[in-house]
This record gives sequence, structure tokens and C-alpha cells, in this order.
Amino acid sequence: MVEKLVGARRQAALAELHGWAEVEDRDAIRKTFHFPDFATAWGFMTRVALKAEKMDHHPEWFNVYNRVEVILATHDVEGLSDRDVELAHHMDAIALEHDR
Ligand code: H2B
Repeated sequence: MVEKLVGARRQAALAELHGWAEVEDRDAIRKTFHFPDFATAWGFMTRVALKAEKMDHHPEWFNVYNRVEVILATHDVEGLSDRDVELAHHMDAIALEHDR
């Protein structure tokens, strides 16, 4: 069972993330990734998609050319969970390998 991330555990988890911000009007986090071109952005999205599918945890995202805007939330708890933080860390690691 997934639990909503609250309190001190939530603050600690968010402090470990770089470039992610809390969304204003809902319980979620967001980050915008920039890449040199569309092919690099798409490569990033492809690798994240495979990881997300394995995790059974999927991003909300929007891509235009070299930009990928991401929102992570756990729909099952209508808020943030450890699974969002875990996927955020994976996305950061994958982005680093994709020549931002
Ligand atoms: N992704 C996200 N981001 N949040 C969820 O709550 C979620 C998901 N739930 N992917 C999963 C799929 C659930 O719907 C399936 C049935 O496991």
C-alpha cells in the first residue's frame, strides 16, 4: 500500500531533490528538463518510460522540441509518495546521461 508523504519525512525527501518544486495548486512536484535538441529529449523520455513502466509509476509530462515538463504525483493517494521521489531521482540520473 502506498502512503502519502507528509511531515518531516516529506521535507527530508524533498530536500534531497534538486530542481524539483512543489506544485502550487495540487500535491505534486514538477521540474522542467532542457536538452540540446528533440532527439535527446525523446531519448530521455524513452528511457524514463521504460523505467516508469517497470515501476508501475508514470509521469505526467509535456514535450515541445528540446523541453520536457514533468509533474509527479501518486494518483492512488491524491498526493505525493515515496514513489514520486524515487522516480524523480531516476529521472535526474537518466537526464545526466543525456547531455543536457
Ligand atoms: N502512476 C502514478 N504516477 N500514480 C499512480 O497512482 C499510479 C501510476 N498508479 N501508475 C498505478 C499506475 C495504478 O493505476 C496501477 C493499477 O498499478
